[in-house]
Amino acid sequence: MRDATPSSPDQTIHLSDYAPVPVTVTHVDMHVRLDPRATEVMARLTCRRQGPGEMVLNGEQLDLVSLALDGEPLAEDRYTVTDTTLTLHDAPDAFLLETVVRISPETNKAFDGLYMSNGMYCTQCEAEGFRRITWMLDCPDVMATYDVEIEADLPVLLSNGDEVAPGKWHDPWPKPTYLFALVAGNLVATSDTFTTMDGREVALNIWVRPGDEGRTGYAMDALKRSMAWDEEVYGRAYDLSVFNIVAVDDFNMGAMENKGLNVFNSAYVLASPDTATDATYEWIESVVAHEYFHNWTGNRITCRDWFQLCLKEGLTVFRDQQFTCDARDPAVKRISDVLKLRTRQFREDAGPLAHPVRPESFVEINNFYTSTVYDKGAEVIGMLRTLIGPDAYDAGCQLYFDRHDGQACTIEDWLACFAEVTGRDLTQFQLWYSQAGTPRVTLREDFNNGLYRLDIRQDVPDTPGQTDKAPMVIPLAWGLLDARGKEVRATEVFELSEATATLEVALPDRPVLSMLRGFSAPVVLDFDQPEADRLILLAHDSDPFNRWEAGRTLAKSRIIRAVTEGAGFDAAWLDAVATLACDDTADPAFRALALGLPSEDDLAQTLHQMGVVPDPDAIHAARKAAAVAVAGRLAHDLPVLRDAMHILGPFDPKAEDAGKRALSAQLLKFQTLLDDGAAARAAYDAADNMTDRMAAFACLLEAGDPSVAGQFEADWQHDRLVMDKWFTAQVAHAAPDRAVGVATGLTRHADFDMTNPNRFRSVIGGLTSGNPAGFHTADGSGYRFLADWLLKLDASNPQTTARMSTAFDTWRRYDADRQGLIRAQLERLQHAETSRDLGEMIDRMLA
Ligand code: B3K
Ligand code: ZN
Repeated sequence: MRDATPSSPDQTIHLSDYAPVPVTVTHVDMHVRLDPRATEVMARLTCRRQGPGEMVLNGEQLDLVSLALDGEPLAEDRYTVTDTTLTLHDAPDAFLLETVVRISPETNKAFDGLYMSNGMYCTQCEAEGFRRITWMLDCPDVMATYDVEIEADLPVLLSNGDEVAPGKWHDPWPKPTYLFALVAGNLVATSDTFTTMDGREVALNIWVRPGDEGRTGYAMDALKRSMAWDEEVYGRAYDLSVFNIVAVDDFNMGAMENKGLNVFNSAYVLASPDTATDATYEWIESVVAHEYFHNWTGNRITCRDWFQLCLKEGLTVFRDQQFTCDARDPAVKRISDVLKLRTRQFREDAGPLAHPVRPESFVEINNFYTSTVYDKGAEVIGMLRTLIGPDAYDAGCQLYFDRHDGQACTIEDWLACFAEVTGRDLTQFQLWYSQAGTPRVTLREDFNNGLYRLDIRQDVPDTPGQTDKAPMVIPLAWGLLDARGKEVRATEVFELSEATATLEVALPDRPVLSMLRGFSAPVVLDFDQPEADRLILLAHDSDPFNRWEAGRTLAKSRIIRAVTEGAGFDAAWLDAVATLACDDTADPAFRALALGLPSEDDLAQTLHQMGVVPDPDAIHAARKAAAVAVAGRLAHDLPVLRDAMHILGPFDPKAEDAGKRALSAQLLKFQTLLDDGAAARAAYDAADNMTDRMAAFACLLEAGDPSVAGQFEADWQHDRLVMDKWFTAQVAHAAPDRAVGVATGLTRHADFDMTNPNRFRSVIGGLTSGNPAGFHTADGSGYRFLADWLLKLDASNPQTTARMSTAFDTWRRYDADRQGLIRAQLERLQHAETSRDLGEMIDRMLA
């Protein structure tokens, strides 16, 4: 049992308690002498008083060697040191504080602070890793310039800013500690240059382990395109002489935007046609862009405190989404983003972990890098832009950049810029930041005597700690079609700001409503729209998102009826699906998305909303039956359709080709249901790129081919990133009753290394996210498997375990037996000695 429960009041940090530090740091001079077990960090902090009170520095796992103030060793009665704080009792108004500490990067398997990965030194400081490197005010509103000198017998020594001499770096831009970075190792660079709009040449380097140089081309291309895009669209140029990216194998997340020295999980930067899928290329493009865009939204203007995390993350996700929309098909991008939002954020918003986009309290900030902060945070920016229009949005952004450059800001600062340029009161809009839960918008329509009437109601559900919520401002983009599918009313935005509202339109004939075009707000629509109308929208809506949405709703209702009533699949639906599959005027990427059936978790979420207890096995079976029905309907078309997607010439990751491969892969899934994997076997043998190979591999695993896993392994066991895919695919595509056994077997594989976060996620996440029916297997073995591995990893890597524990967050959806089994595992975790990170998550899920 832990000494204190993480949610005990003394450990909870509240937004309302924010206060600026009494003494701040304006410059940091660091000398780092690297050694695996005894790295010495000498830090000289230039400190300045800005209010009354003691200076309390943060530190963790630091071995304090010496401490001096203005060059004199500090007498023992002038300071107090605990495990996590160093308090100066009578700090003067301006002074230099010098500390020397020793740390052990080699034994740091939390990958937080300074650590080692395959012989290279690397840092991760967001959110509070800097305190594991040296004593410092480790909070985002303390912004300092840095001089860093690195001493090590290694060829490449990197830090933030500009290199002034070998191993010596100067960062002229004041930054918070979380953006500090240091990298040292035997690395090689792919280099290029970019000339900014004001004519400065910037050196660009992507640093990798020797042997990986051939896989950096796409990331470099994405970086250059991102730099140009931010100049063109937001008027923001890069501000140092060099921009470095480093690929590292051990990393808890995707990448990190440290000033001038981005550190990337190698899975999000390395790509070659042979080893990366189209999905990987797309991630790389968007993550490179995201981290680069942080240079302005996050780095130049940062967060006052961690409660304002969405100020940089929501905005930067929105900006990377805009970038991808400009680089690829915007409708396909929007559909993919909404799928992700519903899978991750709606799920989070509907369960015990629900929290506002700007949380009001936390125990461990790393637990709040959530889909709500990131993805709903991005939706909020998108709604703001929809409500005020693109020109006012641009003007507000420019005002924000001009006014707040070099500052640590709040959501209020951000919104004030838009209120000022528009003259609009954004008080009600700000509820999107403070009220958790996905609003439900209920529609009732009526047509009588030439008048179309739509009654609209909004409800914001209760969430942990929040009830009786006020109505939000919801931008509803809508249009009308006639019975032949012709648009009779082009898109308009209706601002729903009251609990109820009515929309009336005079028309000669009853129209077909196309509501929430482009998914204009992150809400659940409750609308019993006639099936005939949905079929018209599927065939004709000018809004591609709603075309897709109509198809998805039709598919979902069939699968739900198959689960609840054992219903079969009707010809009208199957014909509509076939028409879409064969519509060669539609973009293949769009058709691939439209043919994809709702995920098992999405179906479980919908059933739960309907008040039905979801049965994971029945959902799995019904979804498969739907796929078999579609496959049967398409049987004659499949070979021709797949042939039409054949690409001549070498692999190119461009969106157009990726769309063809995506459609081909979707069609191969259907084909596999008809021929037991014969076509997939041929596709696997013929594949000349990893996208096609993985697609065929997945189909063969689904078909139960016993030899394919061994063949794949023999071909790719030398490649860590490819093998991550191999581990995941076997678990995700195992039959549900075998999935836990497959996952357990893979944890005994010689190449399974629990301490590598990518590998841990590939197997444990392969089960929890990739195979819901397997995870929820009725005997509870999936739950036990997850809890066992969380306990094993938690002692060394709390961030990764806390994140993986969210697989349990839907537990109250399920039947009494499953609930009992999950609760038993949650209680087992609660009573074990776990980290503050995991402890907080478990407490919240059980609350
Ligand atoms: N800002 C980092 C995430 C840091 C996570 C810390 N637990 C990456 C990003 O959002 O760009
Ligand atoms: Zn980010």
